[in-house]
Amino acid sequence: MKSNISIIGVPMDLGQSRRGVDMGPSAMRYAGAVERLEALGYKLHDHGDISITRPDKYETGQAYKLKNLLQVVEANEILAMIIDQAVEKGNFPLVFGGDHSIAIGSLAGIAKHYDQLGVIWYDAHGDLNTEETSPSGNIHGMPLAVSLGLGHEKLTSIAGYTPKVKSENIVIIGARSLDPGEKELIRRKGIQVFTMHEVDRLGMAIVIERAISYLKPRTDGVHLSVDLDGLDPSEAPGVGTPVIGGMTYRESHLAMEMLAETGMITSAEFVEVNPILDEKNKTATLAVGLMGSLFGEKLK
Ligand code: B3U
Ligand code: MN
Ligand code: MN
Repeated sequence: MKSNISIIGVPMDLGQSRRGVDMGPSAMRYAGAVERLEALGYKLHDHGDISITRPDKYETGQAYKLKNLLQVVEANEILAMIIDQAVEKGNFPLVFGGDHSIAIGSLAGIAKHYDQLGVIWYDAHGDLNTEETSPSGNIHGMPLAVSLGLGHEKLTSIAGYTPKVKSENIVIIGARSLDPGEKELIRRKGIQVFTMHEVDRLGMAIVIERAISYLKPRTDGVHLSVDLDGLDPSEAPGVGTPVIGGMTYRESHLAMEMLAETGMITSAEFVEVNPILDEKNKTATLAVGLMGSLFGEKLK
């Protein structure tokens, strides 16, 4: 792991309809993220939170195919620029969400620095919808598709190039709520998915081993995108779209620790923490604990 970490907060909740996930960065800072990583000997560069333009009126109804598109695009363009500079400096970018639509900007800023960027998507969902297949019009259900170059041009062209990642460099872990269009895309592109079925059947250790041995020979960097709704809602209640039957606290720590051992993760984000729906900052605290494991707490 690099010794310098750039933290960027993205207090944005416009990629979906439940307010509150904009407070995720504060909640994770409050839960001691910076101190936790500093205690492990990293040098932290906290860029603070980027400023988000509020729409005059939130687009929340079913009628919208791409809710709050312009504001989501603006925030992601800014995020991509900041991340681009962080990577340029040789720092490890660590992004605090915000809803998962911010992965569009993270990947846009990171991917131009790699020939074969890998992505591990730790999530209950595939986030592979486009405006045609989305049941909700929520852009947080689209970032992986957008990064593959699929979807609205304003989203796919963020940072001035497309696509950001290749379908063969993606591994999804923990999926248990996939829409028909997402399943079709997964089949068509041959995307590697370890659903909860595989997590249950193989165990997390083997799932992560397989993910590592799949990605290692084909990638030159790996972005880890952790959606807290990948975990079971009993352990991560503070998320906007909880899905029963998720990964446990222990499985998730094991996953982070195994990834830490490989040293192959080159950037990460923790998203969808919603303090309004949380219980005494439990989900943000869990996220910060996972960061500790990802950055090698066990090894130090
Ligand atoms: N697949 C659904 C639901 C969803 C996706 N991501 C979250 N929820 N968090 C959609 O709206 O695209
Ligand atoms: Mn997600
Ligand atoms: Mn999700």
